[in-house]
Amino acid sequence: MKVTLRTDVLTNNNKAAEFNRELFQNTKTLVMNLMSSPGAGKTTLLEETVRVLAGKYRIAVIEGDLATERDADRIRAMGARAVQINTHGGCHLDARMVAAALGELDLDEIDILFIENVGNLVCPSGYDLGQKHKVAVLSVPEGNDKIPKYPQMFMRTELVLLNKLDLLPYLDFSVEEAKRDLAEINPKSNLLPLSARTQEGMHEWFFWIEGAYLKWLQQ
Ligand SMILES: Nc1nc2c(ncn2[C@@H]2O[C@H](COP(=O)(O)OP(=O)(O)OP(=O)(O)O)[C@@H](O)[C@H]2O)c(=O)[nH]1
Ligand SMILES: [Mg+2]
Repeated sequence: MKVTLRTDVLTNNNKAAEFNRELFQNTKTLVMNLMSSPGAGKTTLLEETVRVLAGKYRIAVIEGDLATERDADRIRAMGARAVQINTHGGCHLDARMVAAALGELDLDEIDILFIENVGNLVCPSGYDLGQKHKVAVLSVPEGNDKIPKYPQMFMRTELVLLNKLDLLPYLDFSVEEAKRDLAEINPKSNLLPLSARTQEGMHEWFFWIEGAYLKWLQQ
């Protein structure tokens, strides 16, 4: 019975995700779904992304949190359009929530839309939102065991941003070990070490976004 219920939920979600995907395709909006545990640095990365790329691309952000407008306010303070979704206890965004938030955005006026999922390393990974790319954020203080212990998240993402690299000297995190673990779980995924605080490695992330956008326009 439980299995049937989950299948129904996912079937309904997939229908809504297809609706979103068609809309993104028709309006040529590149959409990325950012996922991580709470506090890994998703909003900080997006603040920096808006600061650096907003002169070149029209960027908007959909923010997912259980409560408050705080993350959307942070993005708005950087000058980009942001819509906040509050899940009121829900541990992930689903495609219908995103579809509802899209009602507040004019996709014809947006080149790149980032969706910051609810901070959670488990639930968000199973829900298609209609995005083109899934990006995971892992941070140095979380430790090396997260990739092997939460494989579902990392086997479904094509890029892992390893944030808070500036804290490496104070912790026992091994970047090489993280790369090995990721290669084992998902050989197609890349690990990008960076720091939203010091900007180290951030140019690689911006380069990746620009490449993804070019490819998206050409397809
Ligand atoms: N040292 C360091 N701190 C960082 C870095 N990036 C973010 N932080 C800090 O980490 C904390 C959490 O950052 P957020 O960007 O709010 O994290 P988040 O993933 O959006 O959190 P949720 O939305 O709650 O899931 C804040 O205090 C940031 O200033 C970084 O590269 N280095
Ligand atoms: Mg956030």
